[in-house]
Amino acid sequence: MPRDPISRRSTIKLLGAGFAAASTATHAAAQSVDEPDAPAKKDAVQPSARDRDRARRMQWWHEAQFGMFIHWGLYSVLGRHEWAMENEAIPYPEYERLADRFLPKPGFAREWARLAKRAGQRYMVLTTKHHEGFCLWDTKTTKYCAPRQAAGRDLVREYVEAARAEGLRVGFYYSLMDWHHPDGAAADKDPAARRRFVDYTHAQVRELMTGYGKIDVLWWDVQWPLDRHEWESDRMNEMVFSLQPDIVMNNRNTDRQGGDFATPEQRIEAAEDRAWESCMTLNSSWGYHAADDAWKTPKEILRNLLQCSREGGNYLLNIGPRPDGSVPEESVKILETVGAWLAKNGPAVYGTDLCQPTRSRYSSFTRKGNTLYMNVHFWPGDTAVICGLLTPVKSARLLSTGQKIDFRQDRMRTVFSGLPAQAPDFPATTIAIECDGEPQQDQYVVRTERPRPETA
Ligand code: H79
Repeated sequence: MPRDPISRRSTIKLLGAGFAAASTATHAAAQSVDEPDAPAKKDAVQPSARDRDRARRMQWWHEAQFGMFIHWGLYSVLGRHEWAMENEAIPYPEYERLADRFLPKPGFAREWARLAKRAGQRYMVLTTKHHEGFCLWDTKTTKYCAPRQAAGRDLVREYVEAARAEGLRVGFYYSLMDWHHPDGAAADKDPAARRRFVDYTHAQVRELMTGYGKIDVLWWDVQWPLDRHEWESDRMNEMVFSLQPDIVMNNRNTDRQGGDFATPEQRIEAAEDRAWESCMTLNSSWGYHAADDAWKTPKEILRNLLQCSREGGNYLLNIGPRPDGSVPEESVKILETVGAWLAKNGPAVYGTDLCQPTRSRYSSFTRKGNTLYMNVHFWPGDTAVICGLLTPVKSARLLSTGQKIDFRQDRMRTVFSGLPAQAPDFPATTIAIECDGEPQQDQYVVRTERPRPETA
């Protein structure tokens, strides 16, 4: 796919080599409750060979734009959010018995992968182990894993095979924080406990990186209670790269420094000098939460995706399957709606460039090269207007049908007219606007230069 030479994504790639050193304690200071992590040590991180190799490794990821996050584990049996074990202080023996009822149906992973494909998602990231400590893969390090409990199968293997069968990239989420491991809390103060816990963790990561072929994403989470030095994260990452030379990984095992991409959680916020991916839920829980009915609408989800696309980031959107692996119908419906839209309007999202125009209350803009996509999510009726579009417009059409659209343009207003009274498409109707140069909007020219009345 041809790419604009001055695109944001290209710029990020060029910056790749240097950003690790430039990234400082600012990132640590920006942590919120949503954004787990140990306090950062303020020593600088030296750019490594992996930093210099970043552009190559990240290319597919930038183009992918949209991924599926999957939170699935014993908490899915409870159906009261993935933090239920801590939030309800459930005793260990009681929690462990949930494994008896964690019984995935055959073919669950194929259903996820087909759903991701229909949704227009290009990669998947599964919780191989969440904070609860239960492992979904066949690990030699603990009996607390799906193959050695009632499930009796390596669920990670089924997931990997299903994702590949649909042509999707494969990602592993891995929580460093572990509520089940006997040393998982003591590791902070007790050097012997730390040694055991760090060795356990490195061994698990090695299994994940060796047993399942090529893995595309490693998504670390919550490094409490250790910092990057105590985790021996540099050594761990080198081990990962030596086994998976093409992998990309986030920055949550390195005090939010380094890593290939930043991970704003439950919010969209472009990182200054690095790639980023917003991860978000469809309701307000990551793990299955039967009573959580705070579903976002397909329109909210699409607007979020468009905002990520406009600002140069990826969107990792979560599902929380039930213990049998089935996906809540509300989630399926939202994903299918967004996917049907993407099937017709994909060029407005995939492989797009940073987009300067933003001002509209009924549209989200995206851009590729000299094409401005006006994604109208609140349909205004027979005319739609952009203020202060400085770049001359050459032509306009409905993206999904190719139908030509009439327009007139002056310095203040670009007016698209003769539009249908009702929105032709849902959750947005996209007008593809061919401009004579990279589209630029000046929001202030309207206020300062628009002719004013001669008398007050
Ligand atoms: O997996 C999903 C959430 O369960 C997880 N990240 C997403 C992707 C998440 N884990 N924690 N949080 C969100 C909130 C963060 C809490 C913490 Fe802490 C603050 C972890 C570290 C600092 C409280 C204090 C818990 C441990 C220490």
